[in-house]
Amino acid sequence: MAAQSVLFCSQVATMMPGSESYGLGRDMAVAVEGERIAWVGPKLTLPQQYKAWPSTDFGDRLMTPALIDAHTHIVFGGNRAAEFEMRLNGASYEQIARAGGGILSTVTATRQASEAELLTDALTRVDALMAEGVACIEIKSGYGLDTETELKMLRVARQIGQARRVRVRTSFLGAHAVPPDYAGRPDDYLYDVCLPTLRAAQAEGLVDAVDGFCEGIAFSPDQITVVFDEAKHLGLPVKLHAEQLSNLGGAKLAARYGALSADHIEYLDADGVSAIAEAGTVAVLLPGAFYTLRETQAPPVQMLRDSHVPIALATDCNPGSSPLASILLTMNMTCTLFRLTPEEVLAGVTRNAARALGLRDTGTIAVGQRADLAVWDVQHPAELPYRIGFNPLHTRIFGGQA
Ligand code: DI6
Ligand code: FE
Repeated sequence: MAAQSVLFCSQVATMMPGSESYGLGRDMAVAVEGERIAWVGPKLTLPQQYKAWPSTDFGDRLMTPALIDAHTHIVFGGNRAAEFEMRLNGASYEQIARAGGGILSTVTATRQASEAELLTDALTRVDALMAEGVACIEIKSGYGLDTETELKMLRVARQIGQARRVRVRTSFLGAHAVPPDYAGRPDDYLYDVCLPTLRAAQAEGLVDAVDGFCEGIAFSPDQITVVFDEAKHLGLPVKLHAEQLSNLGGAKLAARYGALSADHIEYLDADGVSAIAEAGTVAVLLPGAFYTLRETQAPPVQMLRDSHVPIALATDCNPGSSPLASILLTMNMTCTLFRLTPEEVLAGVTRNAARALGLRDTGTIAVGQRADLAVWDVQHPAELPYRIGFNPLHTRIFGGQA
């Protein structure tokens, strides 16, 4: 497509809030100039100035904003198929973690892998997401737990944004687990390794946000506070893995720091919901981990709705609790497992996912937004989460380019 072009499409789900359901328009035109959307509206009302621009007619298809995966651990070494097998033979996720497996086995593999190996491996998963219309991916560190490897992971995350036409947002997750070399000394790990590494990563321009894992098998709210204070000091936004396996009040803590998002939140209670509602924190649901861990407690979806908390969803793509590299399956699971509506899940991988990343220029189809778009071989948006194992993507447009 040229630097200026007009895209015609019979159904366009703009996902603009407060409009018709899905912000749906029929027989629409979207004018794109450079990387941005210059005009959007019914084809019949296309202003004269755009009529001379080269055009592409996508015919009887559906256009949506390109999809956003707002929570991944997509850079990691090795895999955990053996642990999957152990769980099927009776061990629990927590037992495996406490026995030095789980996250720590991925730490060992990630420390051993070269940058090039990590990149090659991650790109196979990134390609799978892009093939389903994803144009923006959040990527966390957290499998290094030493300075060298945390920086290596974040550099690889940045390289992904160079190697592929995809936008990458990084989160520093040094507070993901206590490494074996600091077993029983979590505070020493935080002060000796985690905080200095965060400062080094920030100095190298590798960090867009700071995350933590607030859980019995990871870090307490007090320990997360130490990390969040440093983030605040560096001017970085925070987000948190909260209330995934138990309720430690992590979401409330995140809300106190004006967190972009509180993620997982199966065990979030009414107090936590009010706290994130007040803070404008996005609830990020991760059905891949819920499914893989055979969790039975679903996140408090109705309370979130009642409190008008924006809800996003993401793959949580990681080698342990969510070996999932499909945003479409994530959407389907969120409908079936958590009873979100198709409109809520589409908002959850577009508009609300953008918000969970602190991005204002993507996630809707509107004038001035980035022209990150997906054109699908379906007629209605509910068809996207409805089918399982079916990818109807026709064209992905990234920054105005097909
Ligand atoms: N919660 C999760 O679901 C992932 N990390 C986290 O904090 C699990 C990561 C793993 O098992 O490797
Ligand atoms: Fe996660």
